[in-house]
Amino acid sequence: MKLVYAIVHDEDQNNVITSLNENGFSVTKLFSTGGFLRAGNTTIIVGVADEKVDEVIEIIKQNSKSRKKVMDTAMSPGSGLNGVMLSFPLEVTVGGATIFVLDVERYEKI
Ligand code: 2BA
Repeated sequence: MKLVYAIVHDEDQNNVITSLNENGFSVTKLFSTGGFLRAGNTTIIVGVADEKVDEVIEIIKQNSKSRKKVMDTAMSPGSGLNGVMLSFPLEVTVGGATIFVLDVERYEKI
């Protein structure tokens, strides 16, 4: 058995979860925050048989879009020119999805 951790954009989470459920996969949704942009995203956890992992990843892939985000990067006052605050936009591409697949040592439903 595997545990699939997928970090998806908040705007995609509804379609990803609906599609996983429609295809018979149970899902847990966690509200998470990206450490770089400090913006909300969604972490989806799916416990699944080894042979179903590719199907889960394909569903996530089909429902996750990549997006450009512009982050306003400000230099701290001390590091600016003569104490002047400098700010510049930094464009990053977020997603489709970041996926981790972990081995499950033991699974029990009580
Ligand atoms: P964030 O950490 O907010 O990162 C958002 C996007 O910013 C990333 O998109 C990437 O394009 C860019 N980025 C992240 N760290 C960067 C850095 N040090 N320098 C320059 N650009 C950087 P994605 O790679 O698609 O990641 C989307 C979200 O997935 C991340 O949000 C984070 O929450 C999660 N994630 C990505 N890689 C991860 C990893 N190796 N471990 C844990 N979480 C991860």
